[in-house]
Amino acid sequence: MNMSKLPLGDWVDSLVDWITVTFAALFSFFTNVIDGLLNIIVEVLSVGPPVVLIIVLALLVGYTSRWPLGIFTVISLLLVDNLGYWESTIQTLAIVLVSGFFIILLGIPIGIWCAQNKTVQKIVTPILDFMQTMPAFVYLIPSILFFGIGVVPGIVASFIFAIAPAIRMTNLGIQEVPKDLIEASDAFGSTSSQKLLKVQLPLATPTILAGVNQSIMLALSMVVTASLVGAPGLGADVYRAVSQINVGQGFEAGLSIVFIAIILDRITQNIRKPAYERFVSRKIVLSIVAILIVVAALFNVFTKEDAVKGTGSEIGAQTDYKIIGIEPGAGLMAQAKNAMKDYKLENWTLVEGSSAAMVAELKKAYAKKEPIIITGWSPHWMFASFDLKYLDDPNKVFGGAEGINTIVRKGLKDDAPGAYKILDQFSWDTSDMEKVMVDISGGTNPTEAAEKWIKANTDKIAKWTNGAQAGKGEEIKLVYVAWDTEIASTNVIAKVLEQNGYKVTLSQVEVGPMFAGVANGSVDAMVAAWLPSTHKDYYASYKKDLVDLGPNLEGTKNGIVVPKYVDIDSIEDLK
Ligand code: PBE
Repeated sequence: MNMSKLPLGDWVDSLVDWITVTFAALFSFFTNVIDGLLNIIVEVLSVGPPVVLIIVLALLVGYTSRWPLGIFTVISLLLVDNLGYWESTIQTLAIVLVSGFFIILLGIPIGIWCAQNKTVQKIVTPILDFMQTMPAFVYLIPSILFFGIGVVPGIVASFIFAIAPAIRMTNLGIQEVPKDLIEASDAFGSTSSQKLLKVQLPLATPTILAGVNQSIMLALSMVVTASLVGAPGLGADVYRAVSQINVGQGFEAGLSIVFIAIILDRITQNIRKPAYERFVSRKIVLSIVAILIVVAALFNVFTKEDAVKGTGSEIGAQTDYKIIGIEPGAGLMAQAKNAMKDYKLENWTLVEGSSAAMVAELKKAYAKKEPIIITGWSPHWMFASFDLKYLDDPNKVFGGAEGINTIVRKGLKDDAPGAYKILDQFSWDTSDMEKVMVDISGGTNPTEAAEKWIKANTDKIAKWTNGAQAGKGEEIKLVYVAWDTEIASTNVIAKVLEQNGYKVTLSQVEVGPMFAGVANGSVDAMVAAWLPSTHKDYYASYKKDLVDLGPNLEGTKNGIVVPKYVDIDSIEDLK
């Protein structure tokens, strides 16, 4: 049967576009609220030196879950601080607390409503199933469009992913209240709100809290995912470690997440029946915590003056001192960090995320003619779609023009001489690559865009395949990073290899794993090594296990990019 594909994805795209435009004001309101709340929490948590918070948390954990766990809290958090993950930990805690706050705020009432109204329950249950099983990554995509890059889309995605248990367990807890108790309270003539507040909720509390506990754990499990769209904290540390294959850092940051999980889990699990309730009542402890929070917040308000960012530039104030970056492992990011040091941009932050998120943010700002600063590179279709300019780099931190090399594993020449030859002869211009990129950005899928370019450039292909013996269905594994440039080149060379008798598989990974994969021979080749400067660190660490076939393209450039309507010309103007 030959039925054309349902344009479901297109419909969702249009819907999301429509929502983005129509509710722009509402979204920016939410963004400000969530961001504001998060900042307050971060400030409150970091009001004193780390020990202060460590002691408070240890006392709280000890009180709810006995002293050994209190001691564990002290030791584990001191370790986290010692390893240098304190700031990230605060960020992560704040993210989880904000998600948790909204989960409780909405989850419990919705759960109650479900328990009281069968129709509502029938509608909500499948929605919850959907929310829980849809891969959490998927929520990030519209979240970026609605809320921009940074911590807010991460919190929103965590919230959607994590709210289900709170709703379900509230519903369950209330429904499980024994019928005879309900009947008794009806018999005494209590109103439904009396029944709810005096009978149902108190009896359902253990179940409800179990749900909240699960929701908070789920929210914590989202922090790594959230870092893909720029949420800071331990998740970002883990993501960075993956993208640079830094085993040690990955372990340290991961361990810190485990500690936070244990601490949050014990507090939320035991807060209803604290271990030492007979010594100090729960009311007193909760009041002390509340007072501490208020004191910390007030303290903050009074000391805030000095925290205002430097003297500051105008453009800094307009962009919140943010440079929108891409994948943390990208060479461009290392260069941007060097540039920030070199040009003394101390009060600026480089937001880590992904190339796709960066472009989404650029699109959004561009549509509203708002100032935005990004890390950019060419060739890239964004220069064709938007009026952009590179900021001058008088100190030459971003290096000059360079090229993209093809690199293959040792032994490929003997195992698949034909493929090796094609890869070796693969070479094109920036204008070729741009054509493919523009098609892809316009919605053509990468394979088709590659085919189209190949059909139109048979002379070039003839040169690449000249003298190469045809394959007999051998498998060639190509590896790449989802940068627009590499999506284009990798798909083109993959198609050419396929047309010459090879079975090609593509794997998309982070930059560190890309180099490591070719070096350890688990994949055959990549056409994505930006040299001599961008990837020099990766190249240096894996060089001895790689076969470098030289550039397949020359004349690339990296730098800090702004739309032309932004009134600065040099990185120095950011100061
Ligand atoms: N980039 C830009 C790669 C190479 C230059 C994103 C395509 C990187 O920064 O690692």
